Amino acid sequence: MNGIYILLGSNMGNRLEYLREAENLLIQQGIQVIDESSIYETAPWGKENQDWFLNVVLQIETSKSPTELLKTILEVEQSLGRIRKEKWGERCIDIDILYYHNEIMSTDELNIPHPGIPTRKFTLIPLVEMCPMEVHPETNQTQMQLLAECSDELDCNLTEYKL
Ligand code: PH2
Ligand code: MG
Ligand code: MG
Repeated sequence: MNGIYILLGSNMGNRLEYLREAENLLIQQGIQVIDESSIYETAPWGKENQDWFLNVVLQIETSKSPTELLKTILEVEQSLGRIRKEKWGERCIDIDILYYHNEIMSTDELNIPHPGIPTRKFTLIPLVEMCPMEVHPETNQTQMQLLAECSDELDCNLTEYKL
């Protein structure tokens, strides 16, 4: 995997504005956005009785380490008023590090690559749009192969929204 990829998601309030604000705040923190996927409207994964999400993947560049990047992300989430309630529950903004080049790490606070990638179409579909042939550093599969083998059947619909 070449590049740093993050996933933004929102399923509360003005979802599109939350995604836009999150991107702006990340840029203000010195993170460069190199590429962005389309915005998808996606059925809630993991806990079904909640509103649909908007999801988008950004390719970014930064001199921050994974841990420093996580710290910045948590600050951005907090400044947008995220309150953590339950696992997989509704959230106004969630920002997850998907890939950090070929880095593999597993600590209490951070797992890279994100362990949910192979099982979530709302993550794989935008990744396939951006970097279909990039290889997952643990499974050695391309994003396309991961999507082809993914058994998630929840809807992930392309939208016309723009960040
Ligand atoms: N995030 C989750 C749990 N479920 N479902 C969708 N569709 N999109 C998400 O971003 C999402 C989710 C946990 O962070
Ligand atoms: Mg998440
Ligand atoms: Mg998260």
